[in-house]
Amino acid sequence: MTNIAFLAAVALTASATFAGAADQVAPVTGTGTAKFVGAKGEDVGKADLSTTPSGVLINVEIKGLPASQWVAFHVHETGSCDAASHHESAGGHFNPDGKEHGYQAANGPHAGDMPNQYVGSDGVLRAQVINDAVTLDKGETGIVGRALMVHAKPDDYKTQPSGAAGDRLACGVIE
Ligand SMILES: [Cu+2]
Repeated sequence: MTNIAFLAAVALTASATFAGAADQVAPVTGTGTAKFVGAKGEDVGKADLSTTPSGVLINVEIKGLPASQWVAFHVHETGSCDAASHHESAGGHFNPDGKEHGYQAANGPHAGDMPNQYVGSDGVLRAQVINDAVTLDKGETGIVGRALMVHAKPDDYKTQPSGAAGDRLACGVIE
């Protein structure tokens, strides 16, 4: 085989492989962002959200949190982050199915429940979380226009209605 014929064969194989791979990738659409407001109303970070075939992927980075500890991370039902109200403006957990709170609850969890996340020694929470109970839209399971919340304490996954997670330290409206 000459070099040119060999290269042509490689190119043909490569394009066939590419076309095959493209056919197998499910359509992935929908992205979102959330800018987080701290306990005093200050900017503390953001999340980038994207739709995947496995759920909504949430890539988050928030500073100024209590260092070296686990904290609760939820979707709350109302897209309002008012530091003056200690972010109570965001309401309770997003719970479109009327379930109990927590992974340990017999009739749980809320769609907005997510695993606790760990804050680094620098007070920054960096995490990537998949939530397969919600969608990135305004439908029945949609979280656009709702709020992401980080609490002062970890979620115990069983106390009703919010896992004894303590104060609301950072809140971000999903847009
Ligand atoms: Cu919460």
